Amino acid sequence: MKTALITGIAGQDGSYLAKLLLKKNYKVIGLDRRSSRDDRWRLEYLDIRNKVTIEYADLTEINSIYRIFKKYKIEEVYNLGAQSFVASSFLTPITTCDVNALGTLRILEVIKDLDKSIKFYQASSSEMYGKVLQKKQNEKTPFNPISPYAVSKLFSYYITKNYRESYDMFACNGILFNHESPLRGEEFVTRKITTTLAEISAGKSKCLYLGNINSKRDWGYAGDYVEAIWKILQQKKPLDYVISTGKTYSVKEFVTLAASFFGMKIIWKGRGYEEVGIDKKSNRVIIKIDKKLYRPAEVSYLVGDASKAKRDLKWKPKINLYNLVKMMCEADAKKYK
Ligand code: NAP
Ligand code: G4F
Repeated sequence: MKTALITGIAGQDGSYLAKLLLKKNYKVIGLDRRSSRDDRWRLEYLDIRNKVTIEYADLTEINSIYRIFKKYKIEEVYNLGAQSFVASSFLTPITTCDVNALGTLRILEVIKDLDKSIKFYQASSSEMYGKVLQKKQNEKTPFNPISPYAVSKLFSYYITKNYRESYDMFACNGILFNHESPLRGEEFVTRKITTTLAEISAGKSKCLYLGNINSKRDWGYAGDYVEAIWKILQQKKPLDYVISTGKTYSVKEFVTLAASFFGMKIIWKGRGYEEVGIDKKSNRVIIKIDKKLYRPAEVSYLVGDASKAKRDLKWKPKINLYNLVKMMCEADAKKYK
């Protein structure tokens, strides 16, 4: 039985990955920070809360990380813990960098010090491509980050590569494009859309306020992406991989599709901040733009080329956008049935 440590185990990916590793007969240790809300609803949703061992620690505190590595014979580390919301990174850039950038370095230092044979996965992000310099982004595309979050993730990307090359460590980056699920945090746009439309449909809310609806993303399903994460650490050589679907859609297209699962047909009218979405059936405006939801700098277009993962990992996504949105809408609609 292998032992794996997952940082950020209570998050979307941490929970799905824990479920996958348990299925593969791993002993799963989860690094989680204490919260007054004891918020492990995702582990409960997947029915694995009592099957993983939770250790309280914090990525900002190296001693707490050491303690876990000394207590268990860890063989694989999946570093998923992060301040992961791009919009918040403009409000708390220093904390974001402490957790997302230095947090990674702290773990790498502990591994280097205690046991260099431990395999390390870093949750890198397509957000690092920022204002994109190539139409389709792959492992060779230059990075061009435009948020504190992206800059913090870029530090982690390079320090992971640096420790691999300098100390012969098995340290890899997965450069994952956006991936969603019913377990996605409600602050992210996809889940905000599906939860609010479910509320509107149940008469509990009147309007969905959004920022830049023309922004395009390559959205996949988190359940598919954790398979790729695991596969990256099972390769013979430590390498970096882009994980994506290769298709991109606008936020507006996502809203139109999601609305259709609630029996709504959206007619878009107006432009810029004045654009609205009208539900044809009720003839009511149910989508409005809120200027405050725009970011100081906006990544307006992302689409990944995961050919390397397809070739080496034999990985490809199973769930397309239609089925992903359907799954999320059905899960959120259940609350009101
Ligand atoms: P998530 O749901 O926000 O989960 C992140 C987890 O990290 C949360 O459980 C959070 O704990 C924990 N965390 C935050 N600060 C911490 C700290 N100081 N010490 C220890 N744990 C801390 O994010 P996700 O969607 O699962 O993403 C997983 C990772 O992949 C993140 O690193 C993210 O940046 C990266 N990524 C995500 C995507 C995506 O589309 N989902 C794409 C590319 C990369 P709390 O619950 O207490 O806040
Ligand atoms: O859902 P989002 O907040 O995700 P974003 O910024 O792409 O970041 C996510 O994906 C990254 C991978 O590329 C991860 F690294 C990161 O951790 C996170 O998981 O926003 C998606 C798009 C943006 O362009 C945003 O401006 O949707 C636009 N948007 C429009 N209205 C909105 C809203 N985003 C949010 N969160 N809320 C809105 O009301």
